[in-house]
Amino acid sequence: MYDEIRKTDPQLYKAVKGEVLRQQNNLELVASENYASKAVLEALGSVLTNKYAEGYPGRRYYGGCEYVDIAEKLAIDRAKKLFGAEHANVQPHSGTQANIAAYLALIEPGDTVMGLNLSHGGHLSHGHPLNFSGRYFKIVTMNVHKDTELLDYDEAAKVMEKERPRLVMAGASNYSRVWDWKRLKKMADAWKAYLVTDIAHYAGLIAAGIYPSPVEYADVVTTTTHKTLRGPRGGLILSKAVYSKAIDRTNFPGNQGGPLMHAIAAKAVCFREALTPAFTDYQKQVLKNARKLARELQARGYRIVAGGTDCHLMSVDLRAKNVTGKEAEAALYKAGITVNRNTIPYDPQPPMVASGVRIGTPAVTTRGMNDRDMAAIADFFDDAVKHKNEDARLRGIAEKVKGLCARFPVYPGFEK
Ligand code: DSN
Repeated sequence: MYDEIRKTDPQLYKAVKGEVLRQQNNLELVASENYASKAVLEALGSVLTNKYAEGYPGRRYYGGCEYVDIAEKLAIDRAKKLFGAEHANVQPHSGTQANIAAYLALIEPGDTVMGLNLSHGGHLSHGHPLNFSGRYFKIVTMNVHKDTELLDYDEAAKVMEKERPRLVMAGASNYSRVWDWKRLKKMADAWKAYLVTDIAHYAGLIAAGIYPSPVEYADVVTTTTHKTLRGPRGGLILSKAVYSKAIDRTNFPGNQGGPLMHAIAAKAVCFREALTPAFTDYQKQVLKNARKLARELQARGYRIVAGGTDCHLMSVDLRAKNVTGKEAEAALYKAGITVNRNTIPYDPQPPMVASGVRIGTPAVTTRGMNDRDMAAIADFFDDAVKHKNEDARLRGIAEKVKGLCARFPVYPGFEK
């Protein structure tokens, strides 16, 4: 695999090959990562990368777009069908680009936006001082309740009454429970605010019908396509028909230039895959695995934020083990397990240290692991955290992890 790169660019080949082996030999528990299918990778590596196609199907600023038009129309039609949406824009390069387009389609710089507190599970593009969101809009936050760690809708309603945001940005990067989209829509309507929902994390589960969909309620829905949806790295915007023109305009020419046609083709592949019964079965297993892993970790003395999970991810509070998120992330990686440190709600530690790690099951489930394997993963996790400073022990765990991973090949043949 990757023969041309090997011949022409040995330095880069080393990196690509290393990453192939890392993906095969490590347990990928980063909740936002997954393994795209070979068909998705093929589309990403296709000649569509050569084509400029500024504009939209049938309305391009370049000649020769008849084939990329087919790809983009397929992606649009499939996305609409998959989520039951009135309009889809498949061009955003990323989730953040999708969010920029959504904001600019609905409100003006200087307006107030309410988003989930970043340290309670929100996302940079939902309102951070260093991000465009915090620089161009006044941000007010929703928070989770200190005791339940569930979104505090009553407090959010009070914030809305006081601050009158013009847009509510719902959705999260690290919130394991169900969002009450209907309630948020009612709250937004009460103050004539727009409701945008960023479902980047939940998209695959929503497509499979095992997590509530906001499409009926939200004015605009944004997502990435590479997390639970298991497609290429990229973004997607869904909206009510009434916003279709505004969304298309703010994405291009408002926010982006030439679309990445190879990525759009790969999104078409991903949406087709997500429309199959096999994808629904996959998402059911993702959820089953996440719940099993949460229970297994709880049985080993770890606290799971909000008491468990309704989706693919969870936040593990490490304070009872006297370990920080930073320390755990490093030890786990030495043991062949990839996670990211994350603040827990009302975390006494700064984000670079954090008291927790966020973990998720999309990637391990794609490679075929099921609930029975979650107990083994919890054992490896616990062993690594308990012996975080013992490199020989961590290397021993990594060998066992590699053995488990060998039973579940990710891309057979790629390592050759
Ligand atoms: N960075 C992504 C995540 O890990 O959840 C969100 O964009």
